[in-house]
Amino acid sequence: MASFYVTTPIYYASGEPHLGHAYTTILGDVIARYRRQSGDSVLFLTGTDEHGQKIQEAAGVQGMSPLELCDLMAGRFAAAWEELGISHDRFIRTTEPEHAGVVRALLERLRDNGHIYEAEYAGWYSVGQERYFTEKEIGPERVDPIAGGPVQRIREKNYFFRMSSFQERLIGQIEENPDWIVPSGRRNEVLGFLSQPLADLSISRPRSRIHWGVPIPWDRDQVTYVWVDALTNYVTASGAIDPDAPPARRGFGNPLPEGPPARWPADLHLIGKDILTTHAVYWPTLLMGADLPLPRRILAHGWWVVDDAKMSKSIGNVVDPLELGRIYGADALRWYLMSEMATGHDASYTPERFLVRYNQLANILGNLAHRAISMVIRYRGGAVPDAPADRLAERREEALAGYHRGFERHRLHEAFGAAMGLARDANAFVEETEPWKLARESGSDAELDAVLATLVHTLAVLAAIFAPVVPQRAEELASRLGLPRIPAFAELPAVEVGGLPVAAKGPLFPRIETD
Ligand code: ME8
Repeated sequence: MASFYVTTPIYYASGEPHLGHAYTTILGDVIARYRRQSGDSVLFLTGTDEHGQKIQEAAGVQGMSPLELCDLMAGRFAAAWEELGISHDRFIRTTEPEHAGVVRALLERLRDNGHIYEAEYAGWYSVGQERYFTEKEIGPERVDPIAGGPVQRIREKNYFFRMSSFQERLIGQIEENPDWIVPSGRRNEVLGFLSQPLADLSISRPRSRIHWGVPIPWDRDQVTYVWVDALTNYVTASGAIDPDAPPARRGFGNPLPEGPPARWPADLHLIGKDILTTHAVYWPTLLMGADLPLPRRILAHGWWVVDDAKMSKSIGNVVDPLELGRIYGADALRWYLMSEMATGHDASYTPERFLVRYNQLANILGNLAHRAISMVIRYRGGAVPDAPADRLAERREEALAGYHRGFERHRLHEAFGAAMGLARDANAFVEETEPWKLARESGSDAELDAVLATLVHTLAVLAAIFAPVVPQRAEELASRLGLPRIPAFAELPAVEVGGLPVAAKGPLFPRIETD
């Protein structure tokens, strides 16, 4: 059994979950479910980012302690993921004591390796992004280049990580591994960034200014820079580092020492393009400095925009995923997000497109299920005939190949396009074969049996390939077909449908009335 470790960003515990957060988390969930159905042992991680200036200030504004705010918001994120059918194996919070231990162990390792020094720093800081930006990046307007928020001039003593000394190694890593950062546009963006000399990274803040963080182990007057703290969550959750062990046995060094089965390195970090530099430059160089293996892939997706602007709390154009989920069902929202966004590109949220996507589910997949099940009941008393189901065999193979190719290439919209294409062709097959005529003709019994068995077999395949994206409805479909469970991908070619007891209920995707 192969092992697969996939992560989402950990979201700031300062704001409510919105459609953008839901997108990355659903993307992670769909990939995790796909891998489980492929037979892999999956670790799917999400969580909340709970330290730093942003949280400290947000808590102050709301008259709460930082931890009170984090407890509240971590609960909101966890509840949102429950509602949206997210199957994460672990929800990490960076305020967990175990995590602080791993952050300290990582910092000590970097220091022991000679990669840390102390210096006075002056620069432009964006609390919104929790990052310094250069004079050139903030431009004459002096705003953060990602969200256009304010920046502040800061001069203080910090500890620095010698990030600059890893520039050549990082460029080599990207050049030798064309699929390390996908899609390729994002890879080029990072290479472009690395064509300029790389600066060192400030990894601490004076406690007098920011108290809400992990203290630097050798200097209690400084706390760890929140991005160093946050990125380390991926290693904490992997179980690869034991902060309580003596230094030589903590788990640094490549290859990892014997011990409990650790999941590091991650197979896939999912992120939005707003946090590409932190994940594709800060994180890998920190790992190099600590002698830890690099993640196997970084997938940076685009933004959901509303009227051409990135969805954000400060602009006030945030779409609430939970409201959509409550009206149309979590599965409808999941389908919309996965089928509508070409992975890597921006997509525009509109209620009209949401409806178009919903109607695909209702009119193509739902309609096919309804027709096939009703006919098995009407013509064969509800038991699927034991007959060859091979009429659409080639079409099914072709769709499955397109589906798996879509996942391999991280183009999920193509994978689900292939899935919907199969449902569409199965509907066309009903039109062509006209089972209602076969039922009236004498001598067409065997032909009708084969048509019905073919339809049910195809629906079993559809239940399996739609399951990662619409898990609830796919379960329901499998149960209406009389299947004991959703088949694993490997079982699909040989699913036995003869004799299955089908059941009719209301529409799989009820029609939505709209004005
Ligand atoms: O950046 N469209 O947290 P965050 C698509 N805590 N995705 C979007 C989006 C949009 N409009 N808006 C947000 C942080 N996202 C850090 C991460 S990780 C070690 C620390 C998604 O709460 C997207 O995945 O600002 C983006 O990268 C993430 O939310 C940022 O969430």
